[in-house]
Amino acid sequence: MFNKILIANRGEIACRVMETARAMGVRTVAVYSDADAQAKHVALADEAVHIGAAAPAESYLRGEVIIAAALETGAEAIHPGYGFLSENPDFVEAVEAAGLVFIGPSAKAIRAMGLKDAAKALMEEAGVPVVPGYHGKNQDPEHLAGAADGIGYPVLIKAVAGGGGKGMRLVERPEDFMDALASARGEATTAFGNADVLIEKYVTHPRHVEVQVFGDGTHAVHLFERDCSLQRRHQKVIEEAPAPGMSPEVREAMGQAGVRAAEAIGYKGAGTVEFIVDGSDGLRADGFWFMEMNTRLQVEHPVTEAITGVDLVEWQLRVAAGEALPKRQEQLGITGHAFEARIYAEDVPKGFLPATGTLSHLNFPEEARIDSGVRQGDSISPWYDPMIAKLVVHGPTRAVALKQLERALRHTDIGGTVTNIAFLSQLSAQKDFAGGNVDTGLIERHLEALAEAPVADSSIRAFAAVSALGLVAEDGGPVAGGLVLWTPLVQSISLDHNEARIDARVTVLGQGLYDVDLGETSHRVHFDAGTWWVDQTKVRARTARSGDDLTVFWGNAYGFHVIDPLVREEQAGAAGNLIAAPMPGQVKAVFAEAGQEVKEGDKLAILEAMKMEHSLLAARDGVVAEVLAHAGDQVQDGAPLIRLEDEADEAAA
Ligand code: MV4
Repeated sequence: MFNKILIANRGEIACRVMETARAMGVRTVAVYSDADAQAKHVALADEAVHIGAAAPAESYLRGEVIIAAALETGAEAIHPGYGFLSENPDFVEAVEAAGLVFIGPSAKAIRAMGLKDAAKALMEEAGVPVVPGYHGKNQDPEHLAGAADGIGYPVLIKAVAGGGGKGMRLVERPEDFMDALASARGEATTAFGNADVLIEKYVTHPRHVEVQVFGDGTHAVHLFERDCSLQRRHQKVIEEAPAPGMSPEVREAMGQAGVRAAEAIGYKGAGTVEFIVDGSDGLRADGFWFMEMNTRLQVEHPVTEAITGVDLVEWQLRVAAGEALPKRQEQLGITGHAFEARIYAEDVPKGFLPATGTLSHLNFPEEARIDSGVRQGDSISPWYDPMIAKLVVHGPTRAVALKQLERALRHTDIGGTVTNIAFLSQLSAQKDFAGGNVDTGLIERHLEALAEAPVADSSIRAFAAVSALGLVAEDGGPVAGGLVLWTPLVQSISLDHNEARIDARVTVLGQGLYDVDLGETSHRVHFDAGTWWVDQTKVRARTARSGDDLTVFWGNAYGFHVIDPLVREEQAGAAGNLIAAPMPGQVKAVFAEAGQEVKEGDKLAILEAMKMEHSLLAARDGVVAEVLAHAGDQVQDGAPLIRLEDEADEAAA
């Protein structure tokens, strides 16, 4: 086994690889960019080498610099993770030329799968089913159109260098073929510098089922399948293993096809053979076709680990170090069912817009496996993929695992950025998905309902109001001495939620006992028997406050913005003579004295309330008539602090 390896990656996959390496007694070297100096993967490693600026092209894609870092630190091998340099055959050759081990397949195996037409021809030869179509060298448009007629419409035009749906066009009718071809070629040229295409029969109701394979360079085994049909714009959202509706016969056929694919290219290490399946009438042994092979460890590998009990990274290190495959095919089996949900910092209602932010709050349920490259307090930077974590559950049956997924999502609290958790929760409760009727169009068909922002009901709003007033203590109980002298019996608070205003009047009936009037409804919020209640419902919520932002985690993360009472006063046009305390608190400083001229916006006093400092500003130009409060005073909501001279008097003076 290696003594030391370098991980040429960042984020969750770098952390994932390091955890197994550490468990195997292998020392680890991290590499990091300017943006990642404080990152979790750097903290986890035994050593770390800075490799450049934040942009991937200036750090994580600099093969030569990474190889130099490995040589310098005495690492014997490089683990590429996924993305970045993981499927770059030139990098593999450079690593080997430097006398290091690349933990993955040979450059030759990667190249064999790099272009779709050559890969298809190779697979056909190896006896792996491929989608009927034309993948020859003749790129003459008339010839391709003729091939499409022969295949039968609808057909799919695919760029041979393509990936992720780029350079792909669905053509329903012969008369549309030439335009679609020109457009696919144009896109392929721009994206890949290669205009070549292939033509395929279009598989309706496609499902994406992939087989995990593992090779030693000669022989391969498979670790069964994963279903990754729940995608949006070619981004996987929830993956599972095994595939719903899979039979032993189809599994055997697919697994064998995966093994043939891997052995045909002398595959070494972890790889995935992707199949497209016609899901319109169940899975059939003659109803799956090779799509492409991913020559790396994939994001969704944990679901396979969950059902097989295999640590795929351990296998990667062992095989790369020259050991035999740890298990034979007949020693591998499936236990239970697993799901993985990808938690992203993204604004789903705004079209899945990637988001950034500092993770002020990061709390995961104990019962799930969490693969994450960030910790509480870390930032999601705009430089890299905004994935926060992969949440993986494993249960005895699909139904149980799905319930575990729903529960784990409900108990994941992330504050400081918007996330797709509500979307994942709604998806995990979706009927077709729950029934195992998955296909690649499911998300798009139900997008409107799935992407809706969750709206807090009045119980959640009432609890948010009490929390926003600072009446919920750090430890989750009611604030101690909730009836201190200066606390008024009725307090108002305004919150923005989901682009609407909530005005609440909270009446203090006793410590930990409040009546919350929301206008249309009112609720009794109380603390009893060690927990908060809204009326008769137990509050299963956590709250996180960061400045004026309040997040209430109650099944979903509901975001509230606390409207500063001072701003509220200004909005009400209160520009009279008195500058009053907008809320109860302690006067920290007064910057005005009688006779002083002030301008609108001048800071006249600071009030500390609800653990925050509030600046009290002059609402208009004027002259200070009287200072009514002094630093250190406890004041009530509405207490006059500074009085200005009447405008009429000033004009007269
Ligand atoms: C297909 C197909 C239907 N018929 N090929 C999309 C990306 C690329 N990897 C292959 N893709 C597809 N190829 C034939 N002959 C439908 C898709 C497809 C798809 C495949 C897997 C997962 C999600 C998808 C979403 C849209 C289309």
